[in-house]
Amino acid sequence: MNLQGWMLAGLGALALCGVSGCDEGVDGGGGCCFSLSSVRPGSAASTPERGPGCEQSGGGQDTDGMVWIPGGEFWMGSTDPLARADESPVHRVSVRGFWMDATEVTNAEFEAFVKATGYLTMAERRIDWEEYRRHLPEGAPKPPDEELAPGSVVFSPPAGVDRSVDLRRHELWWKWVEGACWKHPEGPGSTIVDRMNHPVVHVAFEDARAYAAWAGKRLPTEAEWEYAARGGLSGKRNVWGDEPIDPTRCNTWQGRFPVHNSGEDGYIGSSPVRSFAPNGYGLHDMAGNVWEWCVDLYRPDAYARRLRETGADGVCQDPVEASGSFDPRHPHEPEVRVIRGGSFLCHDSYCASYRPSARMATSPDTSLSHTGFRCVLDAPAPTENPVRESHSSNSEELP
Ligand SMILES: [Ca+2]
Ligand SMILES: [Ca+2]
Repeated sequence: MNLQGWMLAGLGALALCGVSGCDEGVDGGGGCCFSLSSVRPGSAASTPERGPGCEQSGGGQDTDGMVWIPGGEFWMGSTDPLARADESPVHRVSVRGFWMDATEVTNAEFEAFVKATGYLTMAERRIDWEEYRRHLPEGAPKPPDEELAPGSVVFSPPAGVDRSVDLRRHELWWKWVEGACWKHPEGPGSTIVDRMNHPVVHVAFEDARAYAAWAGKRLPTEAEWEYAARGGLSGKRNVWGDEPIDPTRCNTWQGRFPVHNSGEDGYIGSSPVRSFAPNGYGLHDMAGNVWEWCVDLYRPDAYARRLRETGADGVCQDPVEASGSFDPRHPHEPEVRVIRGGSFLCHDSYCASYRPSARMATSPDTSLSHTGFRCVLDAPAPTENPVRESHSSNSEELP
């Protein structure tokens, strides 16, 4: 079996749920993990902390393109019928105020980073076979060296299929493509020249963190991300409220996943950032377009553990999962990180992860054609540090 074959075997074995979304009937939600974990040189990602080092990295206080998210308390998680088990129990969380990028990091912004630093993303690095074999069935043969070339995982819908497909067979629409990377999202020959204002994709967790450090920012915690996504609303299903999703709201999938995308919202793939109305805090694409890395390690029982620690009346202050990563569907994975917000591949028949409470997990070394990120910044509030774009509304009301 060639490397692509092993990649696809990995897709099956690791249940690439929800890298396009999660079939709740099949997978039960939660972990959406395709692992290329630790297959690339220099891939070991240390556990980041929200410590002074991160807060002061780069020393940047430039809030251009960012919005102020006022600190406050909120109910984290959901008991919505669409919610998965890992979104419970709903618990009280408090976050400090912070700045957040109004949009996902774009190709233009990531290009500036690469030009300034010469950074090579993980998808552009050669695969380390000794590391990758740890994620394959025991005894799997080593593929030829030429098949360990750099590449990434690309959404490739089945051609010529006009019937429903087995939504458990993620290998039908995810392909390992040699040469695919942020500059060539569909592989060699594809380009981003006409997508410079689209979110960058094919960035692994380490790539996102490297960009954030360069920009003097950091990745958001999962709690910060959800708090910001709710836009000041309390306990609502969507970032815009309880009204159902429609093609004017955000960039997801219309049609029958994964064989027919009508593009009714105007976009088959990613969309330019700011194409859809922002939420209550002025943040665009907190629902859909591309998934966004958060700094937390993923574990499905994170909320239950917090509640045990604080008690039913307690409030978790700036929680972040910094140890004990675990995904029960992929227990062999040494590490999985949280991604949030869903993507242009979300569809209610398969995935409703455009909801602000939806959680997914991906191995930190994995890069995909629908996953990007945005950054946050610890800096004084607008009243202390006047800036161009600010939203100073208070935190959400209590339910
Ligand atoms: Ca779309
Ligand atoms: Ca997004």
